[in-house]
Amino acid sequence: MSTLSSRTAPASRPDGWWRSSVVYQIYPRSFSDSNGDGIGDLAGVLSRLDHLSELGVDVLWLSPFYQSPQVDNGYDISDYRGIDPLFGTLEQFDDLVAQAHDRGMKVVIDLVVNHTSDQHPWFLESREPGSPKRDWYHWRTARPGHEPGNAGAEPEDSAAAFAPSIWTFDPKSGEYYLALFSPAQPDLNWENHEVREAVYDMMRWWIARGVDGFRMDVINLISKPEELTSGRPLAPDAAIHAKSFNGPRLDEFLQEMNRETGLSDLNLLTVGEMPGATVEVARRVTDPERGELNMVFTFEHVAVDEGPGGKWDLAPLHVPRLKQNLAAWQEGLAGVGWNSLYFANHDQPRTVSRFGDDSPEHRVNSAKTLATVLHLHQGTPYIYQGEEFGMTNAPFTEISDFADVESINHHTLAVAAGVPEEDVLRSLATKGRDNARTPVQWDASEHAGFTTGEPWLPVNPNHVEVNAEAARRDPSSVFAHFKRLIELRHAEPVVREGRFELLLPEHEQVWAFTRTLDTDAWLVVANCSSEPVEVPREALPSVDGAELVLGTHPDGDPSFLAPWESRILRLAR
Ligand code: TEU
Ligand code: CA
Repeated sequence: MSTLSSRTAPASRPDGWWRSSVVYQIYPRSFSDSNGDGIGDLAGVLSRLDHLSELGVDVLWLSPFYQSPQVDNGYDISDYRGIDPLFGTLEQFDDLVAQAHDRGMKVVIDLVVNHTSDQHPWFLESREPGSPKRDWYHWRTARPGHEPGNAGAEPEDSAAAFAPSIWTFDPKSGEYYLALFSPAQPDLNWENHEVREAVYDMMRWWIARGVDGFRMDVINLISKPEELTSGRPLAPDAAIHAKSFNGPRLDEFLQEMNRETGLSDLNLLTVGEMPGATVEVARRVTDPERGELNMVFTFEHVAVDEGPGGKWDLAPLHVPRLKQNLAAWQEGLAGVGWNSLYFANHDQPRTVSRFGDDSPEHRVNSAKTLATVLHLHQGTPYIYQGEEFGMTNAPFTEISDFADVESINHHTLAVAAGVPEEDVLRSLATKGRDNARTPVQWDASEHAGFTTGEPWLPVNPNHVEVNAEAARRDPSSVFAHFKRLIELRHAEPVVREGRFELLLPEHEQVWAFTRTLDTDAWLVVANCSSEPVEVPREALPSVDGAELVLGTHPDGDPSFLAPWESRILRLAR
């Protein structure tokens, strides 16, 4: 057990340290189970720290481990200062922070304060009409002329992310409360300064425990639209959900939070998850002069494979769309703000299945090549557990295979609306969040070394080939490639600071760009397809005398790239 002094000893956090860091995301439920109940836990994380130090990441971001009814796997919090017994104890958390710090890794935790659980004491109190916490959430009467609680009596027509309506009837008071995700996740009322102070107080408490920063869940939803906050009756078409993104007081709230908790003063890492944020919003929020956040998670590049119908409307990947979007963010934030770089997280399908080719022939090279293009952009890269050795989507085919509240809600609503079930299941298999949540495949043994019991979500049967142990042993593995990419970011100023320029923006297979810092010029050239491709050399800088810094294949013909071959080249001066 750690001593109090090692727990509270501050990690060293020099100015801007997060600009040269690589972050690794842990989704505790699916990472490693220490006690055989089939659910990953903090002791499981502790037991795998060697794997993470060997990979070389600088920061661990832990998805929620707080007390929670687990309707949305912990993104529904009922006690912000308690560890859910499923995951362990506060003492184990302190120990994890201390042991990570001992290994030179920092720890960032998830801050979920757009909403609480409906079981949080604040909400239980708020349900009492006339209670001092009534105003901590958003309450509204039924639509005029409708019987409260009857179908169609919701104050307005918006659908929730995981439910048919953002309005849930509470029989206790005969009113409706706002919940943009599931009814088990009521939205806090950030207009109320007591709410904000309670949040800041909780943040200071975790900072005092030694955490190095926060990943802020849907933080650009906290400032609700004027239609709602004014208290006036809502029109049925008020579209409160759509209007809740990047609301009028967002910057003010973020600045206040920063001031009140010392985020900038303490050099904490802050990354705001911001669905619906444009590059303009991100440029404002990440401008250090403004004292808001270090960086944001954009959603634009993870929407490139959707049709007009949104997430479940599957569209093939068009490589130019993806690379042009990343390039627009590189240019848009250059010299002002800062990018976060990610393809995967606990809400997204697996990178190699989505943007690569997860067939046995191409899995390794496509995982390496996608990592190469992402990690050679400017920003802070995020690796999602299992991505470092090329984990793939889950082979789910039946609705009973899926566990996620989002997938189950979508299935119910889409089938009821007449969408053929096979289409719904194809969308879920391609895009469902459970793809990211199957247990981490540690080795080839039964249940992949994740648990000695029955895993809460089945282990992917491909764990006999695709697993961390095999990857760590193999010098040509995806894991070895990620290690090299992380080393390059640490060692090479051009990777951190170099100017970015996209080349061949319209090319459908070749993803090419340069990074330049003073006299150091690097060229990244990648074949993002399962077909060989001729390199249009006339459109690229000369590679005569260039040094191959890192490639997926041995140095070959500069005019040709094999399927999923990529090269990082240092150009001759
Ligand atoms: O996600 C917010 C978000 O907008 C998504 O990525 C969401 O999962 C997507 O809209 C689904 O299509 C965050 C968390 O990352 C997610 O796990 C939570 O479920 C959600 O907030 C609510 O807390
Ligand atoms: Ca467990």
